[in-house]
Amino acid sequence: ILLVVSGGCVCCGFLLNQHYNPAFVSLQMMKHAWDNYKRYAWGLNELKPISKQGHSSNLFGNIQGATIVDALDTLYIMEMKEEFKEAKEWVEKNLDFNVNAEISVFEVNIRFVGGLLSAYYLSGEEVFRKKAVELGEKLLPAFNTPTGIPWALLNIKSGIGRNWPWASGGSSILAEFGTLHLEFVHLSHLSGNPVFAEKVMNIRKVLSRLDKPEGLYPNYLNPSSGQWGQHHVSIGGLGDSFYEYLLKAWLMSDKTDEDGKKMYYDAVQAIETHLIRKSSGGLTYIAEWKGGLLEHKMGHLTCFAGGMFALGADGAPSDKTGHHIELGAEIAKTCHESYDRTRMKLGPEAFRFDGGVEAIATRQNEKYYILRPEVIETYMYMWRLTHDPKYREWGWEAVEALEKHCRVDGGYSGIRDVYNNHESHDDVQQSFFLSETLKYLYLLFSEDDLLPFEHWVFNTEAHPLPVLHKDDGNKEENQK
Ligand code: DMJ
Repeated sequence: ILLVVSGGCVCCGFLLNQHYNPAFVSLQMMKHAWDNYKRYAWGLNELKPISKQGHSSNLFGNIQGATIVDALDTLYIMEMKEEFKEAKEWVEKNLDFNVNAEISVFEVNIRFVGGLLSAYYLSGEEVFRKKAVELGEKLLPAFNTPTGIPWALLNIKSGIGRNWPWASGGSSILAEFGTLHLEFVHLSHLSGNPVFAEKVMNIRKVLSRLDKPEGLYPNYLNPSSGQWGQHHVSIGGLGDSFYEYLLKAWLMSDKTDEDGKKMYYDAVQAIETHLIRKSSGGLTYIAEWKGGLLEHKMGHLTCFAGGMFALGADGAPSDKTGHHIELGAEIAKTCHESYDRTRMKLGPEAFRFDGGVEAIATRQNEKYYILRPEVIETYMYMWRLTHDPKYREWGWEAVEALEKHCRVDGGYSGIRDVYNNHESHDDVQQSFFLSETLKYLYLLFSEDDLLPFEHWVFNTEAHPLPVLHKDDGNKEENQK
């Protein structure tokens, strides 16, 4: 497809041509992000694009190479063959899990296990399957709790786990233990070892037995007592991908996982009743719920829900299909407004609907943008499911803003205040910029038969996993 440049100054050369192919532009962005990572931070977790050196995050302990593993499938999909080859060689020679490291089980699962699984399914290269299973085995001690609800943090050498010290009443976090399902089902499928799937099915069982306040799932659950912590509910941070994985577990099971399906549609019903509101200006938003009281704030993270509602429309009762698509469209519009109402046309971390504002961040510590994908993710789902051209136009607006404000010589950086006239860069190129933001942009501007939804489900870090059909069997059976 070709778009015509809307005018205005855009800093990078290929945007200056009068006609351009947006998928090609996304690929060039990936090349800039990757080349700079390779040049300044190769083998380290992430890149600091201003100071041009490596960035390490304590989420991965001293496991290294987060950007490489997170980017593998994007490189493959964009047909960046040389880069994929060098990434694969790095994985073969250097990706090492025999380290004394305390890691976030959730982050390592979605980025490393998810990245390796997708790389395996796309390329068929055995090394990725082996590494994914090896890492999955390292994560298993996290489930050694009285309920089997895993710890948030795990030392992968000693096998000792614990929870975040800030979490209510020593609880595990819903979005963390609820976002293992897709990867662990695939680990069992590929290893022939049922233990992975058993662990995540047990999480389901524990959750379905519990009483839910107003049908909602609080963000905190104590892994020892099996009781909820504070009754805080969010479809953004701390809750988000739990809901996403209920729907996607059903889709990934070729629509046979009826429990996942029921839990998803019941949860959406409760979310609609208790959390979704319309502003006086007509913007639909998803508030946060604290023990029955609403905080009229929506996180950037929550914007993924537009895509989720639209993706789930198909399985909703037939009289509700259109309604779920409409809900997705309304959330997409609100999130687009949150971008459009800033000076840089990039969305803040959180925006509010109170004190006379709508879709605007009012607190200084909520005005940053860290290259997050959720809004573009929702545009991609909405485009595929409706083909309304406005989603591609909105995606292009995001490309222009990223190029203008986030692109620097040494890669792409987050921004400290999107309402400011001048960029103050945070100096981090997040690994999810390569795995998610750029991949979703590329898919938004590509044909629908690239990773079609009938065959692929994206994990929460945008790593595609194939739908498992009943007659697929597991790896072991296939080898017999
Ligand atoms: C990613 O790691 C995943 O999308 C996760 O579900 C939420 N946060 C980041 C991106 O914003």
